[in-house]
Amino acid sequence: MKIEKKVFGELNGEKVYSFTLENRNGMKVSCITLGCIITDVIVPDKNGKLENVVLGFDNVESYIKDSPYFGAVCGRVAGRISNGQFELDGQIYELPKNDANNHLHGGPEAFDKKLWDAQEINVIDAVGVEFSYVSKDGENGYPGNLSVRITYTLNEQNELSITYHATTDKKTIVNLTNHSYFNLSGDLKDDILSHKLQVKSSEILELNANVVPTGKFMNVTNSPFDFNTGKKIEEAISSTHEQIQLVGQGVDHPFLLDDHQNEEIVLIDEKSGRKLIVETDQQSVVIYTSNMLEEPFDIRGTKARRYMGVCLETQGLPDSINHPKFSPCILDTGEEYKTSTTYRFNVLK
Ligand code: G6D
Repeated sequence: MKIEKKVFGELNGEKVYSFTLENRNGMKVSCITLGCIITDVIVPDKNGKLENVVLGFDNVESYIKDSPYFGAVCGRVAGRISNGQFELDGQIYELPKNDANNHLHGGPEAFDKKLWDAQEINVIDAVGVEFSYVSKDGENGYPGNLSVRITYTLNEQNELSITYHATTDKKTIVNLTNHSYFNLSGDLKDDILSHKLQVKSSEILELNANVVPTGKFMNVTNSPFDFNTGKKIEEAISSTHEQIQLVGQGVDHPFLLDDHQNEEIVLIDEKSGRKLIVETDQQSVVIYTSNMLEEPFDIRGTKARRYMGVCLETQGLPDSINHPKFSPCILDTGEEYKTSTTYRFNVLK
């Protein structure tokens, strides 16, 4: 196992460092201290060819100017908080509205745009990085000084594990995720429409025109959101279902997971033979098929276009603080926010 630290670039006069984790199979995971961004995940295809399977950039400027959260940690609260406000113990908190009338992914200059401290991890069967950051009381409108630690580790079984940990000195809300865009074709040779997706989920959250939950749980049976037996992403996206059309002819929905630590999310690209298995202790996964990725920039030489990547953002239910029926994302003093997700890369037999 190897770990290599380099200077990736600079932000406001401060160095941004990259860490590249490598195992004996040749798998590499690179991440940077800006936003704990995962810039590269290099894995073999069925012929052993090593290629990148995540969307990303090779410089800080592109991440600041262009990135729709490529590889980044989102927080304090991932997803949208409707109307940019919530109530906690009778107090109303107003958050910056950085997505129409909503607050998205922690607001502007949120965790994805912060410089995190980093410590290398080197244990017997894994290497990794522990990122840490203290979000000050009132940052982006949230109460409490929130101390966050996020650890990425790579082992010899081609598993990238992410553990999220937070504590607070005042009751607050927190819901963290990683916003990597996966494309198993390798080096963006193709889009993700022919990728096969399987998700053990019988319900999604219905969204409204502002892409926030209505509060209704929608059974997926006989709908394009039924991925329980596995199907190509294009099969769902081509549907005329109003929820598919509502989010820009794609998927952008929270899926409630019916199973955990048991191959509950599987993504396959038959052409390359690559297979990604995601296992988590989180209640849900927001699946986003990059329907909005119609940006005037290149991604490592490939023009950005919709359906170039699929996000598997394991997390608590979005906007839960504004929906009493949802499990809350409240963290009180003396409590510990702790969750983990593993991304295991294989090739088809
Ligand atoms: C769009 O609605 C989607 C979000 O889910 C996604 O996280 C963002 O683009 C990058 O706003």
